[in-house]
Amino acid sequence: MLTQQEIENFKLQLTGNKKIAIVTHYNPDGDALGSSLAIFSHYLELGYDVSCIVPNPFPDYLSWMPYSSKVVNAQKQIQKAKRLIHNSDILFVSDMNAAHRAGKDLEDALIESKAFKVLIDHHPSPAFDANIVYSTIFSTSASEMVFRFLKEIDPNKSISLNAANCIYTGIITDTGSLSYACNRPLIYEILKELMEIGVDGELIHRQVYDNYSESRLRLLGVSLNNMVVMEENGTSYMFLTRQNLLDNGFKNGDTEGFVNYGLSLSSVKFTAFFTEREGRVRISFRSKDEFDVNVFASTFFNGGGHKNASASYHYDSLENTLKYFEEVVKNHPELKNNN
Ligand SMILES: [Mn+2]
Repeated sequence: MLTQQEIENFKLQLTGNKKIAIVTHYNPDGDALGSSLAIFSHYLELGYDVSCIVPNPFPDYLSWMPYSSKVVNAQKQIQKAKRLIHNSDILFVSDMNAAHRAGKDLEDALIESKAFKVLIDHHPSPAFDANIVYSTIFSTSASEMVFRFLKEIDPNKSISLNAANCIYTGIITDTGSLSYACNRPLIYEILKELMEIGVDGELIHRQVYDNYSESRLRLLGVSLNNMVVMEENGTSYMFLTRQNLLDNGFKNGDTEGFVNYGLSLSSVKFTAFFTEREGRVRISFRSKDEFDVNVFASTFFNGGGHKNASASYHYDSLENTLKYFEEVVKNHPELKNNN
C-alpha cells in the first residue's frame, strides 16, 4: 500500500513534461518484460516520453508483446541506455530488488541516477534506495504490483488493453500458468478486471507457450535425459553442458521453465537445473511447500530469489558444481532421509 504522501509525491513528479525510464533485471523473463512494458504502455499512452531498457535481450517468444520493438537492449546500445537512465526524471526499477540485478553495466547508472526512483517488485528484501519502494512477497509478480500501483495512484484512470496484456503475461509466466504463488483471491479479482478490459487469456497462453523454437524442445529432451534423481533426499537435478547448448543451437530464454520438470516427480520436493556457461554455472532452484530455496541458494550458492524459486551463479566447472551440490544435499538436515 502506498501512503497518501507517496501518492501525492508521485503525482507531483508526473506534472509537466517528464521523462520516464524503466529498467528491469538481467535475462528478462515474462514478468520482467511484462511489468516494464505495462508501465511503458500506460505512460506512453498518456503522452509521456518513456523508455524501456533491458540489460540483455529478451527471449523470442515474448516478441509479440505490445511495444516490444521499442525496448532498448543495453547490451547493444549501452551508451544510449545509460543516457536514458541519466536523463530520466522518473526511474522505475521493476521485478528486481537490488541494482546489481540489472547487471554490472547498468548497476552504477541506476544508483547514481538523480531521478525520482520507484521500485516495483515482489522479491524478498528490497535493497534499492528509491523514493517509493512498492514491494511485497505476497504477490504473484511484479506485473501484479504494477496493476496495484497504477490503481492506487489513480483509481479512476483506466488501464489500457496494451498494459493489461502485459500485466496478464507477467502474472501467468511467474505463476506457471496459475499453478504456484497464486493462492490469494486478490489475484483472481485482478485477472477478472484484466479480462473485462479485453485480455484474451487463451491467446496469450498460446503466444507464450506454443511459440517456442525447435532448439528449445531439443534442449528439453537433453535436459530430461541428463536428469539425476536423489531418491533418499527427495531431490532431483538436471543439467546442460556447454556442448549440449552448442549442439542444439541454444538461444537466450530457451531453457526458461525447464527446472520445473524436475519438481513434477512425486518423490521430489527440491530440484535444481544447471546450465554451464563460460567460466561459471547458472543454477535455478525450485521447491514444493516448506523447503526454502531462497535460503538454500543464499547459504550455499550466494544466490537468492523467492521461497519456492531462486537462482544463482557458481564460479566453478560444471563437474565440481554438481559434486558440491550433491554433497550439500546429502548433508542437509531438511533433505536427509526423505520419505
Ligand atoms: Mn517476477
